[in-house]
Amino acid sequence: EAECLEQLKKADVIPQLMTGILENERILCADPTTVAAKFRKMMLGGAGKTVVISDFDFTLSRYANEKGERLSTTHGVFDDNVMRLNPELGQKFVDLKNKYYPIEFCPKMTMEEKIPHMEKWWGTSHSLIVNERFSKSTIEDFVRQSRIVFKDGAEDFIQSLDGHNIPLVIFSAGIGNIIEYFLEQKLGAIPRNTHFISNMILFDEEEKACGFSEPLIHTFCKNSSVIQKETSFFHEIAGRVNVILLGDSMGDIHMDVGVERDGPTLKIGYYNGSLDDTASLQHYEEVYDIVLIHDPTLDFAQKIVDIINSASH
Ligand code: MG7
Ligand code: MG
Repeated sequence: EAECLEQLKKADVIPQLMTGILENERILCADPTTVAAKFRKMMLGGAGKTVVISDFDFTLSRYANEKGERLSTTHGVFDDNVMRLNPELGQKFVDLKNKYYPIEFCPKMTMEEKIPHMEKWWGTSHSLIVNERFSKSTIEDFVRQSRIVFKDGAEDFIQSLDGHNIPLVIFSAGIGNIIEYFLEQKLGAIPRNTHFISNMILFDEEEKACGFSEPLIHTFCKNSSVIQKETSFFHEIAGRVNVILLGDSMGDIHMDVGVERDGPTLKIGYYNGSLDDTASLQHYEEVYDIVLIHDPTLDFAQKIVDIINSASH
């Protein structure tokens, strides 16, 4: 380990990385000393000690296109597609979004105040999906025609994690099946390293939607309370003491809590909000180690993983 440390010092990778971060006005880092220490531990641990826990909507997926138009979340797949086929039902999904989205991101409300509204939003939206008995193939079609777009470099990021046997846990308050269909469509198959903690649509024997998995996962319960410890991949991530956490919402910062260990979590936050909203920006800076402002790529996370991988030999 001492020898390895010497090599790291020689290579100067971390000082270079930190300089790059501090010089970039699109990257905020409130506490560079702590962040540099986390990088050092993660490099020493290497790929074998690393797990990536990532949100999906607006984290692995893009928030807006080049014209600045908002893209779709996994739930949003129903908004556009149902609007086309059944405008009355489509309008119900859109009305829900217009009502509850501002509450989710309201800077004045506390999390406790928001939770009942989120339960209502997810609950109502899921009931609409189940009552309509959408079939699996219809939903796969919706995904094919959706406005879900990967961030630039997301495919390579997921494949490179798989290539280096770094588990990727996609922890989403969206709809897990939709992420699965999206990955299958974009990558050909779901990589072995990729696991899901999400809301899953349950299908009956005719492959029609008939329910949702429990417990319900909404924005503000993405923590150990919804993680089933008997899940098959838990043995795979045992011993992975170093966590890279990727998220875009305040609700994403505790996604690592279910993983029992004493290593560092590097929290990388994608900020999609307004630059004028200095209160929110400051809040992001407080809870995330690194804040990436309006970044449509996975370049930063890829760079960290590349450094960890190059130190693993
Ligand atoms: N989100 C949550 N729900 C809905 C919905 O019914 N429609 C749309 N369009 N979006 C929804 O990944 C979770 C994100 O998905 C959004 C029930 C929320 O904004 C949440 O942050
Ligand atoms: Mg998100």
